[in-house]
Amino acid sequence: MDHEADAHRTDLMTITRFVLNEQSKHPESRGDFSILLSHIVLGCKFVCSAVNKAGLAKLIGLAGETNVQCILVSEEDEEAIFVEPSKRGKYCVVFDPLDGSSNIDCGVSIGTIFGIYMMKDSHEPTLDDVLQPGNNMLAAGYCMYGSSCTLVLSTGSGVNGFTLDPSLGEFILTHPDIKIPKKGKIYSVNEGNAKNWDGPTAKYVEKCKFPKDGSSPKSLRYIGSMVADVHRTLLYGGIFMYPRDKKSPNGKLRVLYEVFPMSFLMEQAGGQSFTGKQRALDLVPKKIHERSPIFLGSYDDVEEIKALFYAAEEKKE
Ligand code: AFP
Repeated sequence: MDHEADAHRTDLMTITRFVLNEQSKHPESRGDFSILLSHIVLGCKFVCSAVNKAGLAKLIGLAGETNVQCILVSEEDEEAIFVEPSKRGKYCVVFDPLDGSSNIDCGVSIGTIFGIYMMKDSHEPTLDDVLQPGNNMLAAGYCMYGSSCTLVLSTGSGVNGFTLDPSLGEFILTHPDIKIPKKGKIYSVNEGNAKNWDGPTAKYVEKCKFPKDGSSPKSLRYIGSMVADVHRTLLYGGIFMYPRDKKSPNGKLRVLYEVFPMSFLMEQAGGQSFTGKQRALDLVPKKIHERSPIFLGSYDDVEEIKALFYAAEEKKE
């Protein structure tokens, strides 16, 4: 990014312009959705500038001030936050304000993950308005705080990546229409849990390391920060997995604000996302902090592990 030249350019596609362009495709829209997105973007800028300090609190505070949403579910709060009636709108926001936080002190990339639902209908909001299948999600994204601050967003018509230009204080479109490669050369999983894995997962990782079809072994890349691992997977291809194991029979990652947003983005980019039993977005969570195993990434790579799980299922029958 040539900051000098950019400073004089006026045709830059900022995320604000991008969202307003998207809004113009919906003449019926009142702009509430764009307001909500702009507040989430502002929140991410706060966190980006204050990741090690007050950023977290601001994100939650900000989210409560916009009169466009009614329920917030945050990884940081045990209970859902119901916005007071006078400030209530029609959207539900699920988010992990600082994913990968155990990596902060060693400077590894961390991120904010978010997903947006519409209330089921205009009644007194209840948890049912957020315990919706991932298919009902209207938009999802993440903001990665690393060597650069990158926000990846989908509002249901493709995936676009924006990089924060600190000199402008604006997110600029740098990765238009992201499409994940159909097949990748990387697998990403915490192999420290290998001894507790189920059969299909162990078999798949074995295939990645020792392919019998003459193809080259895949490389292992695992950061331990989902936003960073998924961002690499989206751009380079391959597969990211957090399988179930004997210690965590439902895996570790949370359905509403980790599995669903990342699965929504992956499918919008041409990849897929699987739980070991079903398409991840078909899940209907029963609790706001519910966990699920997850295998997401390049279409062909996820197809391979689906085949192993289905074969294991058939053997059981
Ligand atoms: P933290 O937010 O506690 O750092 O957890 C990060 C995370 O939720 C996700 O970002 C990683 O993919 C996953 O957990 C890493 O888990 P393991 O440390 O068990 O591999």
